[in-house]
Amino acid sequence: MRTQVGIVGAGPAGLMLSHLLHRHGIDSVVLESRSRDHVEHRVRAGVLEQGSVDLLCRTGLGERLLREGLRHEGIELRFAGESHRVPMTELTGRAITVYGQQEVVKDLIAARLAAGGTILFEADVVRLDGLDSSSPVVRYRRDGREEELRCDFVAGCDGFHGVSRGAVPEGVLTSYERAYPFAWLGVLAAAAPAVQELVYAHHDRGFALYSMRSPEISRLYLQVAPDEDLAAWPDARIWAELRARLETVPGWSLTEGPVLEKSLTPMRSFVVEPMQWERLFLAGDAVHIVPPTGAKGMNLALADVALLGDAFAAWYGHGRTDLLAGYSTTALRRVWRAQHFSWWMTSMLHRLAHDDPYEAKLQTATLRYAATSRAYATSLAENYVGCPRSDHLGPAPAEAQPPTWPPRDTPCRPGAGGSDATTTQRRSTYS
Ligand code: FAS
Ligand code: PHB
Repeated sequence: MRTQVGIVGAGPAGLMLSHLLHRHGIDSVVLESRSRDHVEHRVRAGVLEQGSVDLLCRTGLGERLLREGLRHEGIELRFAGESHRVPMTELTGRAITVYGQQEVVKDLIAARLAAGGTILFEADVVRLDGLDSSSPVVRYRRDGREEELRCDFVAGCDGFHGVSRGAVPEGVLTSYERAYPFAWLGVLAAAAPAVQELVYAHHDRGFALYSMRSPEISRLYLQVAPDEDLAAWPDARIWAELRARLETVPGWSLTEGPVLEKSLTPMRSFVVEPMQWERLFLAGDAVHIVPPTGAKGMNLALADVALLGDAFAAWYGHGRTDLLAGYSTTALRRVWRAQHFSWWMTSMLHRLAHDDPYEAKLQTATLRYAATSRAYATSLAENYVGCPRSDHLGPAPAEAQPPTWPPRDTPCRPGAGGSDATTTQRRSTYS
């Protein structure tokens, strides 16, 4: 089989890239080791940044998202018996949308198949060859047979445990990593959320997060030990611990219900540089991982392939090499912004050491500053809703100029920079 871009992995990164390439008239084949049913029901991320919502909408995938997604304009910080709302839209003009990753995946798969796209499920990629040639080969196993896909380029979108990153020769990649002394126990429950917006709770017993998927489905997380045994957490114990950490505000209580799914997610920060080698381009979890405290994982994956889609369009449509050559450099600016924010949120909210009261005091001071300072809350908000894509993608390929030097560094805030920037003065929580 032959195509222009061979894509390894049918997660948000691989599927979105295939969708974007199709819109530019570029052929691709997506190879996915698991079944369609598995990838469409894998419960993972839940929050879409404004930029991700804009990307999905402007590429024809907004209909169900705007109908079923829950637009949120703020989040709540809960600590030391206090509860503070961060009015993100008031501070930034942008919002988030709660829409499960599996819904994004379903929409992307449906769109690709409706457009005649090729997604080979249960096709396990075993090796990438000829990446330094003009015709790389993706070797995969399917239905008990060894198969191969020849292509012009390979996009490694196969997640942290995929094979693409390992196809880069020794000595080329530099890894940056941080492991955290805890994991997240996540539950999906048939229980109407007892909150309107996400609640991030700092507590002596450990972090807790109250999220949701719909008016009927709650998504909740608990900080647990890194080697926690899920079998030691029957539903009753989960609910008791969630109540202990979240019911710290007078007169409020959470809503329990049947647990539909529970899982453990290890916490790590991870980046490899560069995100490309010869004809291989890495995107999403294949090349970076963030602790989910900042709700960045899926959004970063989508941001990577938005860049990559433009770069391939500039190459195939205009013979331009600069966006492909500059992919890693450009993508890494957003990656490291998200790495820092995810680390900062994680460090501020989790119980990091059991016998360090000084650290807990620092965390409370930081949380109170974020809850009372407009400047600090704006910094949290603009990172959480996501930096405007325009800061990172540049204009569409047709009008794009070769990268300027030194790179234009624009403050990550809508309307910043231009002399005609207007801000609307409204009564502020911080007045
Ligand atoms: P993905 O891992 O989603 O997709 C990679 C795909 O490649 C998979 O379908 C895999 O089956 C396939 N693949 C792997 N090896 C292959 C091979 N050899 N051949 C063919 N296919 C192969 N982020 C958040 O923001 N919030 C969260 O709450 C959150 N929770 C998470 C929970 C878990 C358990 C995990 C693992 C991640 C979580 N994340 C969360 C991060 C997650 O959302 C990722 O950022 C997102 O899935 C990244 O998308 P992709 O890069 O497409 O990688
Ligand atoms: C989720 O709803 O799954 C979710 C929300 C916010 C996070 C992480 C996960 O920071």
